[in-house]
Amino acid sequence: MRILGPALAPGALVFAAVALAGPAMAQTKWNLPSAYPADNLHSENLAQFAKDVEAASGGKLAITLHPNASLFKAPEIKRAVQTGQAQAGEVLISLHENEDPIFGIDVVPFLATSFDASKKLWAASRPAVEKKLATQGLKVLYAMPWPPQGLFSKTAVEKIEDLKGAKWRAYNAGTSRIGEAVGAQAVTVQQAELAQALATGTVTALITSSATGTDVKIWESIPYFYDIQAWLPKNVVFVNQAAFDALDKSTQEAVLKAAAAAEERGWALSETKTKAYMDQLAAKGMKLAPPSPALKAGFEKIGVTLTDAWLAKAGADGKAVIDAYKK
Ligand code: PCA
Repeated sequence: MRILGPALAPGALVFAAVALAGPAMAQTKWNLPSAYPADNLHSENLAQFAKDVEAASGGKLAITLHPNASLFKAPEIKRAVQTGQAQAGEVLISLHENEDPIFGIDVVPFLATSFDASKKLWAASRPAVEKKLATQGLKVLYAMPWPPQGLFSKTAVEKIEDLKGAKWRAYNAGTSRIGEAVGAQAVTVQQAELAQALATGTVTALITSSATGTDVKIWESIPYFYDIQAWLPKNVVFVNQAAFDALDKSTQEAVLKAAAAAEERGWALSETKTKAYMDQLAAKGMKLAPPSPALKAGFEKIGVTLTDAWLAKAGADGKAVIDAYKK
């Protein structure tokens, strides 16, 4: 009568132990909104980051990506993470230059125009960017650059004056100011709405990267690209500090390790992909050219004015970062 009892007991215990292990190893889930399409270079790097975190944390932390501004529009992501509506996010940091000039240091025209220079600028500015974001309850995970910024135009541009009256697409305060400086009509359009704006003709000229040009199939409406290499803006991935603090120590370490790897990988990815994007623009029949000496001189002149304006706003703190960068 009692034979089955003891025979079943060990199995039952194992079952109970497994059932307990489930809730004990509860999985934390983070939502991570971003603003660029799933096959964009930043999104590709983010996807690898999320995978690495899940693997390194032994499945304890799962990050769900929400690319293409599907959860929050580009300018809303930062606030969403600050307020805990999302645990982490990716933003074009210069979108928030109005909160602190340090967020716009990477879009000061012609300050850092190559990947190497931009990396140096990030190293010099990172402590100040981290400090400011920390006051907002955000912890920086990593930063990744966009390819160098060039000029796309519906019509040929030989000199700055040729941009007068153009319908100028801006993506942040800096690109708006450039639009105004060249005498164009500036309108801010985030990338998620850019393809539409190009198709309907509300945009005829813009400064952005070959990557964004490719993302929005810019060749369908814009034939000219001038490789002015004016600056390399960055996306920064951050996490709500309280969400980070709620992780156990080993999971925190897994996140930081994956973030460091994502930063390394991201800079290399952007650099290698730049050539592929340029080749793609050419293959689609676009006319790619370096800027004429007159156009280059014109943009450099505007660059000097904007650099002075940035320095005036950023004060001693900003100057200290620029000095550190130039050392
Ligand atoms: N692409 C983004 C920002 C910088 C870039 O290269 C955009 O055009 O919105």
